[in-house]
Amino acid sequence: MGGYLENIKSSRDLKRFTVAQLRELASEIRQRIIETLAKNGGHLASNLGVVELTLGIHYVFDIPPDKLVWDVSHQCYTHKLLTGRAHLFHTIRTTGGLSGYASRLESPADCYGGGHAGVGPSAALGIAAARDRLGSNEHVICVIGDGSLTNGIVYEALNNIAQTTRRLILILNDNQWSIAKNVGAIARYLSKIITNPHYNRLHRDFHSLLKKLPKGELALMLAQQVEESFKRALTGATLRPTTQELETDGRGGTGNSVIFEEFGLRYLGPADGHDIEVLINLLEFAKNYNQPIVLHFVTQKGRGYAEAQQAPEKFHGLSPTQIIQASHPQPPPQWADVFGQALVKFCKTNPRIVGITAAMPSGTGLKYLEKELPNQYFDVGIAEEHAVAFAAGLATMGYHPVCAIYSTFLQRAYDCIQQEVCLQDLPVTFCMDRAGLSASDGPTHHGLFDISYLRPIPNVIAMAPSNEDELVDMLYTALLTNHPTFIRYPRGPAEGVPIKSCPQQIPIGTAQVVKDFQLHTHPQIAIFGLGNMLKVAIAVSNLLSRSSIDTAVINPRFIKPLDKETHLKFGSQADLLVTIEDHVLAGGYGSAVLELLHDNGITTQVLRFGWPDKFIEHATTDEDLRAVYGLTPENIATKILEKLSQQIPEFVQNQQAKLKPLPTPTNTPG
Ligand SMILES: Cc1ncc(C[n+]2csc(CCOP(=O)(O)OP(=O)(O)O)c2C)c(N)n1
Repeated sequence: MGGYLENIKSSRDLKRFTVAQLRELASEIRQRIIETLAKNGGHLASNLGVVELTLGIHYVFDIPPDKLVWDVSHQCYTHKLLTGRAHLFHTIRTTGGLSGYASRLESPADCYGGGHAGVGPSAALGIAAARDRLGSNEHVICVIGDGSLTNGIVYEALNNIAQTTRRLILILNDNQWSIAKNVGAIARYLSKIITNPHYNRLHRDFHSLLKKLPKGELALMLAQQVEESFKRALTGATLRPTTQELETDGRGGTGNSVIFEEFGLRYLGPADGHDIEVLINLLEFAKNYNQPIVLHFVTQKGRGYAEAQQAPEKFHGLSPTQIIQASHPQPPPQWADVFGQALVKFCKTNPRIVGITAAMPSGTGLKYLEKELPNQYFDVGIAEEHAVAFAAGLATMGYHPVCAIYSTFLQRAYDCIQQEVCLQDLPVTFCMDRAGLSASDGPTHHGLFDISYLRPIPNVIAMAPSNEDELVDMLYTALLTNHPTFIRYPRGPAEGVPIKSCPQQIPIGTAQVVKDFQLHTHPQIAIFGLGNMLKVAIAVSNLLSRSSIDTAVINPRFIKPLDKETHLKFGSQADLLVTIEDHVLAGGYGSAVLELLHDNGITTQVLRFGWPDKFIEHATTDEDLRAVYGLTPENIATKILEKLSQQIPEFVQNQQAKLKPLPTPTNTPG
């Protein structure tokens, strides 16, 4: 078995395969994915679930020119392996290697990039509408998971499809899981379709019929105009169900077809998404169908890897650091766990505090609340906008909701933050995990924009803790505050400092001077390190002290409101003010400091360190990216000396030697 992959460069190479060979290829692909992800991390369970589905698509279609859009695209590894990237697969999610998501920069087979859920159908519809207008003939296929089907935007697309095009194929990859178990009415509805005995009988008959049909037979039936009767034979009961059937399969007794048909799409399924013959036959049917169609395939998340099958949530996405940490005796706790456990504590003292997640109980740490206080916990599905407006409603009734949403995904809810929460000045706390880098995921997942998008909104209070103890203090402070409050903290392990048994309220808008000027000699440099960058600020200060430079180190704690007094004091006193943040420079914390100094007539030079005006690529580790972009203590110290050399050249000439050896930054942000 095996050895096929290296000879497959595109869909065309699959056409000569027999069904038996496709099955062997599926095993080879699974093996390759499991081996590679053991080293690199990645979305193991999701990818193992779609191996046959992807093979079927590539067998039936030609990609390119046919267009395949992956919703989220975390599950596109088999697609990568089949489209000329098998030889690079070992580099996936590593520095300079393949992306873990579809990327237009990577291959013409990736017609659309992605990373955020629910937009696949809209993008595919845009591609189909363009095709129709351009008069070309390619097929447009979109694969979307049942979890992503909980996104509101999907229904905005469904609302438009039938009126926009006659040819679009939506494939519903239904494994009954989002990252966690899929929740809500849509999940229940799909599950009823799958588990309903009535459908199951059809499902069985359908499969045996499909298996009996020779290749292409479905298309022939379609051409002979017998498709209607064929479909009725298969799904007749869905067209003429009894009231009881309607009630039991979740349609409530009022409709007369599956939800997609109400949107004007044809629906076929549910079918076994691991049965290659069934897949091929149904996909060929869809290929020849002249109306937008939904094919509903049932797949098993983690298929072929027993542990992942049993614990799909644990194996949804693995990071290499998780593997490394597992072997470390006592790693510091994850930021998300500290937050999640602290929230449980606060919720126990006040039943009006509730936690909200948009389908990410594990990643955000809300799993602790789910387990201990389920009545104070909401999982709303992958629906960030809804989560925020829902929180606003709760807040008007005297609740204090805590929305735990990654920085990058909260972008989806911008309008709701501004209009529903901030305009009404409601007490909602936002805990933004993954604020900063998400190295192995890359540009779709880095949380580098939240300060810029929150700063202009009135009533916002925004904080960044420098360690886990401060995170708990900030959460405590936020819960005692009657305004919209945002706390940003990074992915991964916290700093390893002890957490006080009683949290302390932090006065709003106060910074903490970690180290004041001590030598009282010039030059004096005030270094402000925001959040997790405080430790970098301390390291820079230590490096500069080797050159007898007097430094102060400040933990700003608040991004909004800024501690005016502290910033102005150091702004007037220091020869140079330095800001370091894990965020884009444009509109970030450093920009806020510049504005404050300027507005108060202080002309002290400010050197800002953060991420440049560019989408930051993926890499193996955060450290790799910091080295490339000059955000290491050594590079920052070098830049500071360069700046000083413009101001006081003779001083720096004498001192520079003491800093050696320092690497030269290869790509330093301005
Ligand atoms: C807007 C947005 N919110 C959250 C996520 C995080 N996320 C990535 S994959 C995923 C689950 C998707 O479930 P499903 O579409 O069923 O795919 P599966 O992994 O089960 O195949 C989630 C919540 C995201 N990518 N985008």
